[in-house]
Amino acid sequence: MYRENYINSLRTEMVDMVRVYLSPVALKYGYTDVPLETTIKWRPMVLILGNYSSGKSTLINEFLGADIQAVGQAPTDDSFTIITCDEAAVTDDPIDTTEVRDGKFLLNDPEYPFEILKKHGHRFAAHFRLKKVNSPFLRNLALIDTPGMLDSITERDRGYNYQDVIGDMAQLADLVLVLFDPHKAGTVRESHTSLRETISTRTFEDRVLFVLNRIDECASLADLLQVYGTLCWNLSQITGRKDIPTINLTYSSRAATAAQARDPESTSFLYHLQNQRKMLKKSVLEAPQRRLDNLATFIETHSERLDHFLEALINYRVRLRKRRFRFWIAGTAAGILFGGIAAALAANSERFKHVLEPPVLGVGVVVFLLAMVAWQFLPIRIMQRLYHRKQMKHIDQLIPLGSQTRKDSWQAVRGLVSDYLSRTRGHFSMAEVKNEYKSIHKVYIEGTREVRTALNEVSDIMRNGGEEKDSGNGEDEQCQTASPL
Ligand SMILES: Nc1nc2c(ncn2[C@@H]2O[C@H](COP(=O)(O)OP(=O)(O)O)[C@@H](O)[C@H]2O)c(=O)[nH]1
Ligand SMILES: [Mg+2]
Repeated sequence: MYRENYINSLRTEMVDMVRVYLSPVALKYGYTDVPLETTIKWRPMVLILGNYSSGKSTLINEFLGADIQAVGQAPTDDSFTIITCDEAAVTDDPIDTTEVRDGKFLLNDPEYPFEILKKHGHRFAAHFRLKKVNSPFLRNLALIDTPGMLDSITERDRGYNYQDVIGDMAQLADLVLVLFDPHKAGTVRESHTSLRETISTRTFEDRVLFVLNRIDECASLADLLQVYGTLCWNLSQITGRKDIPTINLTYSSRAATAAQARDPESTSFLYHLQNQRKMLKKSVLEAPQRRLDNLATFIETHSERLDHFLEALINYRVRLRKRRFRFWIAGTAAGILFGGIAAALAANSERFKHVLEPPVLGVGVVVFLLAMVAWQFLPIRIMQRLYHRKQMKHIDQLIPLGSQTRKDSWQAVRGLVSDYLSRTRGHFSMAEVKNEYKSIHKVYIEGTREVRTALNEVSDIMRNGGEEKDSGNGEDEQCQTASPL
């Protein structure tokens, strides 16, 4: 319980860090349209993807300990279902769905992080819902069941872009399970493409878990190896990598009884793979720790990008100021020269000698001042315009881009910098930008370091608490309260 509380309070602190420091700046400069914390404020989530009838809903029912989701060989369920804990669940009640909320409600409720899915339209909203279930499994996480991937012709009939929805959901999720079954071990390209586009390469391997499900349907060990080989080959074709990702080989013992009963001899290999289901369950239950990691990455990524954004604005103005200063010196020198020439001419002029007694210095000063005013109105303005044009043309030179990480995060904000400078033409409050930069830089340097230290502590607690009875398994507890968020 102690580590659960620790994890939850750490999560709250990290979300607060985003809400207080990063979001106001991000919103002000159009880095984001909704507050940054919108997608991370809710509980940890596990997204379950796969072909239809790859066993997604069966797996979920097994986790929950009750038949909550409809299962069947045909494409039974064409909805995205968020399955979360009913906080008001009565302890001794049998596990069941206690409440269902429809998509329209969910997409507009600020308690939930699904606002970003609104853009997928009414047809999607009609296929989106939330179920509250009093299962202890859901105490610290939510599951997302998805309609299976179908062939591309049927995709068009959905009325919303399935791939885009998957991409957005993957961004919300802390763990993505991609299920295959032995019959369709090769049809993953589309889902993989949208996952690749939305999950950064840095976190992809940690966040996506491939699962070969229904392995009881392989006629023998040789058959399983054949299927496994096909899947690996397909995955390496898609990922373009030679190393094979970890693939969890599993099956539902409840659904498998028929096959096993048919031929217990040839399916004896299943005996050696029984721990795989447990490992899968353990990975899912680790979603809250994964959330902490993902939050840390989230803070690092966005604070770094905002830091670069503000650094670029400051550099723009600092360089302009330097240039203006040099220009002023040149202007002053020119003014003095003109004033001096005027005074010299006045001193030598016969006419002046009579009319003004002795205004020579005055003439010099007047000419000097006139030269300075003229300088201010024309050459300096031209210089500023040229400077602006040059900076816009060489926008990548606004900040040093020594490392690849800097280059990557600069790429994410360079368009924003360019837009902002074009719009304001460099006229913004330097004091405000400097203050914002100070606080963002603090998060970027100190905040992220503190977060990583706290995460190491969590890892230590998890390691040392290995023997402690893991309440996360929660088989014998009803769900009580959700996280404080
Ligand atoms: N033999 C066997 N059948 C399974 C397994 N998992 C699911 N099924 C069956 O496959 C069918 C489709 O399962 P379902 O969970 O609805 O798949 P979904 O479309 O991915 O949600 C159902 O009839 C299940 O009983 C498994 O591991 N082994
Ligand atoms: Mg299903």
